Amino acid sequence: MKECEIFSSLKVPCTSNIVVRLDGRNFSQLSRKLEFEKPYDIEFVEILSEASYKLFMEFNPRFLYTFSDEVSLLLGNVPFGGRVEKIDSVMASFLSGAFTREIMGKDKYAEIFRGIKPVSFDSRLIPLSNKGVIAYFQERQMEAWRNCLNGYSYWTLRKEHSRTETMEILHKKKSEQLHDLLFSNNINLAMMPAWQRRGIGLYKKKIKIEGWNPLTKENVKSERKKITIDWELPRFDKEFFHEKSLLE
Ligand SMILES: Nc1nc2c(ncn2[C@@H]2O[C@H](COP(=O)(O)OP(=O)(O)O)[C@@H](O)[C@H]2O)c(=O)[nH]1
Ligand SMILES: [Mg+2]
Repeated sequence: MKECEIFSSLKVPCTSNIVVRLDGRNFSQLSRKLEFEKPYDIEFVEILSEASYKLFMEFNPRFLYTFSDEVSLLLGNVPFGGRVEKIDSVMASFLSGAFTREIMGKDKYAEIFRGIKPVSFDSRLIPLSNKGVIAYFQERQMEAWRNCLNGYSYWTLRKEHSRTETMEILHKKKSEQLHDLLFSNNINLAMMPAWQRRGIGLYKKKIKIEGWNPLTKENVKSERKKITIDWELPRFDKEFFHEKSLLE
């Protein structure tokens, strides 16, 4: 029957950068059931970033970017010989497992979480050129920003309107009008934390360490790479990717 496993040999192109994007399945429902704060729940965000950190440790990507319920990884060494089915399925299940472990560690969520359907993430692979990588992350970051504007606008309007009415109003309004609406409700998005507007990034940063060498009896300096969770991302541009050596 091996010959029926027709997708198992499908591989990513070896000449491209590979991005994996994972997205939580039915997380709107999950956020309702677990009563996450709206539009942003810092505990949920911490849970997903901790799970993303575990994914980073396991697969050592060049860069990981997360906002809302999605996680994108720019792979360095492509695992599993580039086999598409293997990368997609293992990454998605690893993240689901890590997320579940994190959330079950919080008393506040554990009991409700035990009583609902298990969480899952979908996964897709995107082969990109170097230019394409920058454009990809800029596009996801724009989505994070749109999400921020729509999220705050939605929950502001919902104070006075039904769900359907709110959707209709949102649909008709331009982004400038939404900013005005928020402003008249004393919400200035520019004052909101960077992670809400721009998402969260994980990458390795060089750190200098000093230590005492008891053999030579002198202080020694060395460099080590440490995974950093960046909650204060700038707007993505070419410089960001070069400065942090995120591209080949
Ligand atoms: N309340 C709340 N919900 C969130 C937060 N982050 C993500 N979500 C939910 O997750 C959803 C993610 O969007 P999408 O993937 O399109 O929806 P899905 O198909 O239901 O997973 C959002 O629509 C929100 O409902 C958060 O911080 N707080
Ligand atoms: Mg989702």
